[in-house]
Amino acid sequence: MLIKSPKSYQLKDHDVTDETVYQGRRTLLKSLGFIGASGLLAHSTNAQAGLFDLFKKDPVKPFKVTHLHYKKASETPQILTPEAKVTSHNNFYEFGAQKSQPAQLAQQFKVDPWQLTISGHCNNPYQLDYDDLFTSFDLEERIYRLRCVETWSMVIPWLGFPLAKLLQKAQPNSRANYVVFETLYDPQQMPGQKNRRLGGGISYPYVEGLRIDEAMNPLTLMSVGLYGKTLPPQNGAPIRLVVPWKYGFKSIKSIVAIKFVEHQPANTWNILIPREYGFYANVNPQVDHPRWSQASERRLTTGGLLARNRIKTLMFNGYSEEVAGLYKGMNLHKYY
Ligand SMILES: Nc1nc2c(c(=O)[nH]1)N[C@H]1C(S)=C(S)[C@@H](COP(=O)(O)O)O[C@H]1N2
Ligand SMILES: [Mo]
Repeated sequence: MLIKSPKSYQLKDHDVTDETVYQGRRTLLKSLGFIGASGLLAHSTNAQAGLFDLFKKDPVKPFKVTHLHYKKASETPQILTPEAKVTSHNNFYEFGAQKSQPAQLAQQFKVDPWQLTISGHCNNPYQLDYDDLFTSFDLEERIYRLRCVETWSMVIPWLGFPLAKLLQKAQPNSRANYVVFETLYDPQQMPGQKNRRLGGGISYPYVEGLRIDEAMNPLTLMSVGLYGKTLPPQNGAPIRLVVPWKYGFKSIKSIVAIKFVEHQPANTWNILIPREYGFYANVNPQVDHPRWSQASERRLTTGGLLARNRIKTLMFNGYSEEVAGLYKGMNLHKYY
């Protein structure tokens, strides 16, 4: 496979790139003809990965960046969260319940070979192996905001493809009202699954669900990379979901199974603390978490967790135009 630079996400703070530099580098590489032929490498922020490395790597199956999706929020500047923060401040309870633990405890996580099964109420169930994850669907880059329940948020350049593409290939039938996702269960590799305290008391495997129309929405992304490289293990390698208008916990990581089901499925955080976490989990500044306000958030940028980075949270995380219609007539206080 392309991109075998497992250490490239272990960046120092001085390696970080903000949006301006990032876009500039894209333009440069595009003019040199690199984006398209080896899009994933094209804007590595690792100082070590220069043009020489681009030639060295032999892209057998080129990654295709089909278009750049850039959604501007009306009130918030789109400064990208530095790669070093995206890959060191994580929630991935299989590798520990503290934000710093996944980056440390997931380093040996083996993601190849991998098998993702698509099944349930559909006419064409199928499986994808590791390489298929990168080659079966056109990859594109999308800059999405992701807001965690704990009120921090990031802006991340993801690489992936619409979940709808993967689902349509399976030909779901009329009983497919919901989609269930399941993370790998492998206590040998995931210490949080072996040690209940480390794993935050969750009953594994981690599961999530979406209504079929949410799953089919063009914004809903299956991500296989970020910042122009394959996903680091702590961010959900080799493939994870990104649902940008919902709280972070819906964006399930390291997925091995996707299933079409008839009835609303259970999801991990709702099972654990139903009073605090619902099925829908739409970002909504008007509906507070029982223990804190959801009206504002801390955007993680180069400056870190500084008070001046506190900004107002937008309805549906700023994606109302695309998704508000999905919830027309629903009481969002009840369906939190
Ligand atoms: N399997 C699994 N997926 C998961 C989690 C987890 O603990 N296990 N945490 C969720 C939560 S709470 C958040 S905020 C996001 C964090 O994604 P990031 O670390 O890539 O920013 O992953 C989500 N996906
Ligand atoms: Mo979260």
